[in-house]
Amino acid sequence: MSKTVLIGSQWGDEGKGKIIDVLTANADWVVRYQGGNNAGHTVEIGDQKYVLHLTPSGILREACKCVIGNGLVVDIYGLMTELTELVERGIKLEGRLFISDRAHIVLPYHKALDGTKEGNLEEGKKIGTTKRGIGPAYMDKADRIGLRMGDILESDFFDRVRALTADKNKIIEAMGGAALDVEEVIADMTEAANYLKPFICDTIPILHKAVQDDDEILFEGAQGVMLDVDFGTYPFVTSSSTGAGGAPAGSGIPPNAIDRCVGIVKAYTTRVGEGPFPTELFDDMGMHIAKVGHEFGATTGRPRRCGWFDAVIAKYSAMVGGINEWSLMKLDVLDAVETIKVCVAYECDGERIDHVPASISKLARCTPIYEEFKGWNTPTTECTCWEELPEQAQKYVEYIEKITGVKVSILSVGPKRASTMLLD
Ligand code: 2SA
Ligand code: MG
Repeated sequence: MSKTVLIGSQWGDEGKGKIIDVLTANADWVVRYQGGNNAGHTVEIGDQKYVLHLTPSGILREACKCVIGNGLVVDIYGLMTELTELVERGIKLEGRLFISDRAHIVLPYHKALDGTKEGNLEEGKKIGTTKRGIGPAYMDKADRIGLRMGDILESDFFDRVRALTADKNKIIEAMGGAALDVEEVIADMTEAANYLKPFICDTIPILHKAVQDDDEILFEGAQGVMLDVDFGTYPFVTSSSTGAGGAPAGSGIPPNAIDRCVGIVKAYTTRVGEGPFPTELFDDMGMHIAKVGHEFGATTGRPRRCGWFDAVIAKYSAMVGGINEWSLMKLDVLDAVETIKVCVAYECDGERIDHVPASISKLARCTPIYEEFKGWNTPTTECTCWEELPEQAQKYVEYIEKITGVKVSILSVGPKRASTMLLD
């Protein structure tokens, strides 16, 4: 049985929720290993739509067990709300959800700090965060002053929350933000902490047993490689390791247990939040893709920026992620596009480059070098196998395989489970 990591290979929102859901048909475990409720993984089953922020997408398959790993930062109130909603919709959690006692907690002051800091930054310097407190929570983790899920089980937990909130209030006020009402914080947290207590445990031995039993395990990445704190477009990134390397670090599974990495890419590119984006379209084509692709943030509802497929980025993601296969998403969004473009290299300061520069100002100066591709002008959403795809669509997929050097093993032409082809 395989141990597969699924990672977004652009700037997030590639459709991880959907692919995880398809692959969990045979999985025993789904593990989230980084990020928090900045993620928004959308799964559509029949006429039901689920948007999951912290809960692994495997929760929607009854036979699947789910782990919230040590690498996450957990907004406990957000998680309680999400789980309550799932239970109301008939999902059972008992014996299926395991939350690492080593995962860090996003406290209300982290959210306040995130929002206040973003608000204070001048245009051009803003990161465009989801304001979910992700950066400040990871800061405190690295600073060794974070609270972890396991601390909820200790008797002094609320004393620590009280003391830390009072400390952080001084910083929030100094930054011009509004101090939090400590007792309100405690009340909200008490409810959430009590709700989550039964799920908190040491997930490391549980996952090691799953490896020993040779269970099928899926690691559900959040955001995308270009938002990785090391490999992404720093500082316009999130604060965690979104790539495949994050999976062992954020779950306690040894790196050599992982045998497969599927990179998820859209047939075009999107980005939400600030930062350079070489193939971004500012014209009617960008609007067309946004409209047909329903490109709005699943967590914040923000409109996503849209552009052509960037093979430089895809190759880079494949390189740092050890990606063996692509899951190519939303091909149908290009159905009515006459001429499709693919960025094959950049021009920067008069030079042709085919790698992603570390320097953000250099990346901002990169202009894409495109190859043009004739569209297929035929609807593909009803296609159920490779043979049913229009010839030009097949050629586009083969072109992406050739230019990135990675085969497409999964192809998606619509949001439903049924609009997914497993290619060999
Ligand atoms: P943060 O909040 O500190 O992680 O923000 C830092 C940057 O990371 C980006 N980011 C994302 N980009 C795409 N999708 C994300 N998840 C949600 C979704 C986003 C939403 O699935 O649609 O609903 O807006 C996500 N989460 C973080 C963010 O835009 C910043 O650029
Ligand atoms: Mg998303």
